[in-house]
Amino acid sequence: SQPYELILVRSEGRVGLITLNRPKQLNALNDALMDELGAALKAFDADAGIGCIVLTGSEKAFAAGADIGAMASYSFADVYKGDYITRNWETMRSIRKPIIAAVSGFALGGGCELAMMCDFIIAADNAKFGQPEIKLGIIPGAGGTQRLPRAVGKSKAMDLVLTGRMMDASEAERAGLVSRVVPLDKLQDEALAAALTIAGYSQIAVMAAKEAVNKAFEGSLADGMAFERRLFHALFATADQKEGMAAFVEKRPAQFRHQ
Ligand code: CO8
Repeated sequence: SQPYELILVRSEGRVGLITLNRPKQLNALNDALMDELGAALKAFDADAGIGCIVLTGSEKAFAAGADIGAMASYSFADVYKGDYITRNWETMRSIRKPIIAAVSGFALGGGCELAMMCDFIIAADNAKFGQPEIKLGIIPGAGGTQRLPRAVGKSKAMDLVLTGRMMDASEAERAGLVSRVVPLDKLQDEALAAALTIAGYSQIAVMAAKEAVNKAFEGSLADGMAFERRLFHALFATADQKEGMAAFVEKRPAQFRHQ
């Protein structure tokens, strides 16, 4: 039996799969859903049998944003104190294993931000991305004004954030927001295959790679380069590095033991 009501959780091999499951509300993100998502992510992160996580929604919507009905009556004091909306969005940042967003349909507002908080986005050809908060008299609140410019550049980010228009999958791919676009009926298979590939590598190297790439977004180039160099050197202390390089030299598949 599932411990969750608003998400579905299962695993396949070393991959943990989380499906947002409020279909009637187009997966609008309320506090209860974000609590469940955080708990499921933490559980997979702590599970030695899991090497990579896939986060997905329905065909029609990855997530159409924060739950507008729930937010409508909040005051400044409610949201500033952090009892609502903001309290459970930071969990995602603490997850050290890679998270792939498999996006079909709408990824709007908080839904687009949630996808951008993942490590990369694979989009179905029906995906639509946008930050329509401006239409509601607010601005993005979970990193949209920060991650979107880093992903697509200032001009397109300003266009999207200020007009509230949506961008389709091919525009998102051209702009660099998504890593690949695949036919809708191939999305789940493609995301799972990518996740299984990642989960087959050394868990230590994978976590170090994620940490180092994230540094590129969070600090200066010089700090990022120094950080990358330290981690790069440190990986020579792992058994998986010895195995990975020996396997290449010996022309055989590597058997990583994640140590
Ligand atoms: N919140 C609540 N309910 C929603 C939301 C939402 N964001 N989006 C859709 N729904 C509901 C609709 O109300 C509707 O419910 P019902 O059937 O009971 O009337 C159902 O889902 C289906 O929606 P539609 O009938 O509207 O479906 P359409 O196919 O006609 O349209 C759209 C789909 C274009 C996606 C449309 O639903 C829409 O524009 N939705 C709102 C999108 C939006 O504005 N998102 C941004 C919300 S604000 C936000 O995300 C701020 C994030 C801040 C995060 C802060 C964290 C720290």
